[in-house]
Amino acid sequence: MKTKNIFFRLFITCIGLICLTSCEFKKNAIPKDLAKQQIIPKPVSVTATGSSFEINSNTTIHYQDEELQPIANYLAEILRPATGFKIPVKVLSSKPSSDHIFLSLSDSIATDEGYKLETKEDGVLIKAKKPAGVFYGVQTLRQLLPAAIEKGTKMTDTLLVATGTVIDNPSYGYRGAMLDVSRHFFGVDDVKRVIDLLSIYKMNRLHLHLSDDQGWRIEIKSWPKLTEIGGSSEVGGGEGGFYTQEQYKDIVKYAQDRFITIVPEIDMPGHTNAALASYPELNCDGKAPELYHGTKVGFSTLCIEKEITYKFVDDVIRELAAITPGEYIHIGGDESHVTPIKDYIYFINKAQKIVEKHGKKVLGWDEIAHSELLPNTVVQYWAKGENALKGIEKGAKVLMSPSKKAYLDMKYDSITRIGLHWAAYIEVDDAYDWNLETYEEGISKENIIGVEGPLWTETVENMDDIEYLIFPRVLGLAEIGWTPTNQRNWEEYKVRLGNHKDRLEALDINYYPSKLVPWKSMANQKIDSISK
Ligand code: NGO
Repeated sequence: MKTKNIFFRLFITCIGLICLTSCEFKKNAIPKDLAKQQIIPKPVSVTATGSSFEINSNTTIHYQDEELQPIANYLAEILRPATGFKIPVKVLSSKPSSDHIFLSLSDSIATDEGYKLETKEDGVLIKAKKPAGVFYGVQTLRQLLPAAIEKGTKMTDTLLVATGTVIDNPSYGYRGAMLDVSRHFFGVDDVKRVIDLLSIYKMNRLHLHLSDDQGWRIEIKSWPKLTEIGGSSEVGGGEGGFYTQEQYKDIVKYAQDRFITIVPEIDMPGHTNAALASYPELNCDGKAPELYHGTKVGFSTLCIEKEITYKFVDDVIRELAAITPGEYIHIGGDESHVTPIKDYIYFINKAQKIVEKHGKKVLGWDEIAHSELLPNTVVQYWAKGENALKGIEKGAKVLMSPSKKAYLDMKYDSITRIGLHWAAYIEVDDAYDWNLETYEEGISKENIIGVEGPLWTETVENMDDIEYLIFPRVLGLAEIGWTPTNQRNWEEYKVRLGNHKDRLEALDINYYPSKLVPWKSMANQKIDSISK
């Protein structure tokens, strides 16, 4: 009888303990404080109201305007596999009563990419002036949910969203990355993955470096040998590749659906060996050079004095402009070391007019500031502040990609396996801890359209390499472009970034685990609280 009693007491104590720990678990899992959420880029304003909304089997996504249906579907496709719920998507003109996620357009939001996300116990409301803002509100909501939703498999946790209001808009209109698909070629699926990952952090431009000495990567129907010959190799002598116009259009559409504009670049008049190797007539001596597999730069140039050069540029830009809905075409213009400066200026002046004729604005590396700039031309600062300043004097705006801070191909430190280091070693703090509007004396906020992190791929061969160099530095660049400078500081950011460990891993990103970041797994946190 006595032993029975002891067993009974032990049993009750065990049940009690289990209850206590699971309550503790639940309590820890509830995101009650919106202000403590770890959103990147950091929103402009967050007001917490201390409760939560649960996404459950009744939750429906409503959208109030046809234009928002694709965004509603995009969100449903994230939530369905994670919850196992149906998450229906329905059009509805006014706010539903409960269990809703409601997406709507409203003129009460002032800016084109801004949004308001309001969560109460009965639902979430995302409001914006334009669909882009609603999409960014959805990305914020995504980061308010547990990282495990990114795995695409059913999770066991309840999905709770902390209540309160986020009011947000970006500081700069151009927030981008560049992928060099010329030095090494990357197929459509790789580019789509880059687009997916950039869009999570509210980036809105992907610049594709489509031609260089080592490879021509876009089909031009009137000059078919560009891809037949010029597309057939890459650094190291691999087989290269290229996008057909149909594939390029598919990339453009995929990006558009994620509010990312593709900025295509044809690098000219230097960095043109692949084109020169494809067509002898583009060379001043009429002889095609060999394909090039090395990494040295600055040895090639189009033949400035030949008329056919401008027919070539015109055909290429015409075909590219016809399949590019974005406003910019990038004409390169960097490191034309074997083009005499007079010829260089003559060529860039002509190339700008050709781009303008085909209805687009010009972007070019900072050297183009030596030429006469058209009123809407933008100078991309990568090497020389004096060039960017010259551009500003000539009335141009600047896109900021200073190689010492923004180049994503620079090694993190001396032992990084891939990457270059001619400009600097760029650790995660270096990539974050600088400001666009104070980086170069004389270049202030009104001169700048935004920021771009270029990933050059001399040493980058596959998606793992891409991810290792881009992540986590690109999150910092996204925040530099989005969050007001006076709301950013490295000490606070590094903790927030560290809390993205689970999310980066759930997204299966091969990121660089910098020692400067206090990486923290939320999953371990819960286990800690249970064992206490
Ligand atoms: C430079 C050069 C590229 C290289 C890159 C490597 C620019 C604008 N031109 O940047 O050809 O690939 O550095 O970091």
